[in-house]
Amino acid sequence: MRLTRYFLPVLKETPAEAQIVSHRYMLRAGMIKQASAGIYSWLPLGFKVLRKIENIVHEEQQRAGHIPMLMPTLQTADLWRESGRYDDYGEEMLRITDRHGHDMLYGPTNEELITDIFRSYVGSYKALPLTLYHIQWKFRDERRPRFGVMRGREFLMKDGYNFDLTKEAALHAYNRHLVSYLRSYERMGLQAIPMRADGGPIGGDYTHEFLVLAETGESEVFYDSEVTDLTFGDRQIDYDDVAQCQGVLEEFTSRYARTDETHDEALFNEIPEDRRRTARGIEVGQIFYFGTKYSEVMDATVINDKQEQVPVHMGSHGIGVSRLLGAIIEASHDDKGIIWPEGVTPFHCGIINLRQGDEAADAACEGLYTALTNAGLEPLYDDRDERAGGKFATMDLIGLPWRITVGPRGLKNGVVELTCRKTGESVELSPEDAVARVVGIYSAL
Ligand code: 5CA
Repeated sequence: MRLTRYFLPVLKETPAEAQIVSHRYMLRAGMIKQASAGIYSWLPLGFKVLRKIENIVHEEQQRAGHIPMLMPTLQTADLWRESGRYDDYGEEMLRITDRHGHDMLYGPTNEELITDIFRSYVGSYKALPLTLYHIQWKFRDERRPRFGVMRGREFLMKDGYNFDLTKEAALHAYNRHLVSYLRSYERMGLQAIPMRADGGPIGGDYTHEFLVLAETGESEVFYDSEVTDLTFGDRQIDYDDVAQCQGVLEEFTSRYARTDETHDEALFNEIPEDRRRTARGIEVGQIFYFGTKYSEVMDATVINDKQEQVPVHMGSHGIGVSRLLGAIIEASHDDKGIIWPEGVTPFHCGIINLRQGDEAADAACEGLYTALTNAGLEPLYDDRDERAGGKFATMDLIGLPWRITVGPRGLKNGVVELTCRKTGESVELSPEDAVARVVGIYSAL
C-alpha cells in the first residue's frame, strides 16, 4: 500500500477522552473512531489488525477440530425465556421490539441460539463430540463503557460451544480450548495466563479466564510468579490426545493464579513469599464447562448407546477479539507509539523515502515495494512529499515492526537502512539483503 492512496487519518493531538495508552494510540493512529459510547467504526488500519487477530483465532480453532459457522446478532427473546436468562441478564441486554411486536435482543452471547441449533439436528451420541464456533459482534449495554475497545458495548467475540455425551468428554473439550487459546495468544505476541475465575451470568464453577498482565487491566489478580515462566512454544499437539491436552492444562493451571472473584488468601499465603504477586490484568478470554445447565432446560438431548435419552454436556469458550487489540497495545508500546508483534502487524514493513522526487530514491523505493510484495508481504510505502521527521513519527506511531529507510546519500554507497521498531537498532544493507532479511523474519513465523 502506498500511503498517498491509503486512508490513515493520523491525529497530531492526544485525544482528551482517552485515559489509557492503547485507546490514545488507536485514536491517534487512525485505527478507530467512536460512533457512540462504547461503539466504534473500525478504520482501515484498525480493521486490518482486527482481521489478523480473527485469522489467528480461526486457524487455531480449526487446528483444534472446532467448526466455524455464523449466527446472527439479533435473536428472539423466546429462546432466552426458555433458558430463564431473559430476565436474569438484566440491563446489560439490549432489548428490541420489531414491527410485529416480537421481543428481540442483540445477542450478548449465544448459548441459547446454539443449543436450539443443536437440538434441531442432532439426536444421537454418534454425532458427538461436536464443537461449533463463530466470530460475531456482541452487544452488552455496559454501564461504563471505557478504555476504547477494551470495554465496549458492541464488541467482537469468538464464542465456541462444545456438545459432548459425558462430563469426561466435555472436560477434554475444555482442555482443547485451553491449549488452542494458549497457542493463539502466543501467536499474537501475548502472554495470557489462565486463572481460576467465576462463572458469572454464563454459569458453571469450572472456568478459567485468560489474563494479560497490564497496569491498566480492570481485573485484580493474584498469582505465583512461576506462572510467568511458562511458555507454550512450538510444541506439537494432537488435539485428540486426551492425556496430552490434560497435561498442558495441568502444567499451566497447577500453580496459584486467580482473579479477585475466586482469590483465597489462605491458599495464596502458602506460596513462598518471594513468589507471591498481586497485579492487574486484562481478561482476553474465558472458558467454561457448565454441564447440562442449558441442555436440560432446553431439551437438548441425544440417545446414548444404551438407548437412553440424555442431556448433553456443554461448555462455552470466548475470546475477546476486539479487546485483544487494546491488550496487545497495552503490552507492547513505547512513548512514540505502538510496537506491533509480527504476528498481527497491519503491514509487514514500512518503507520511508527520505527524498521524494529524487530519481534514485524513488526508484529504489519502488524496487523494494515490488520485491516485498512479490515475496507475499504487505509493505506500507510512505511516498508522501513530507519532511523525514513527520514520516518517522507516523511510522513509529503506527508501529510496524520493521522499516526500511531510503535516502540519496545511502544509495550512493549502495545501501538502505533496516530498522527494528522494538529495539531501535538499524543496519545498513543492500536493498536486496534488506528484503531478504525481512522476508526471512516473516517466513520463520
Ligand atoms: N459465552 C461465553 C463464552 S463463549 C462468554 O460470553 N464469555 S465472556 O463473557 O467471558 O466473554 C468472552 C470474552 O469477551 C471476555 O473474556 C472478554 O475478553 C470479551 N468481552 C466481554 N465483554 C466485553 C466488552 N464489554 N468489551 C470488549 N470485550 C469484551
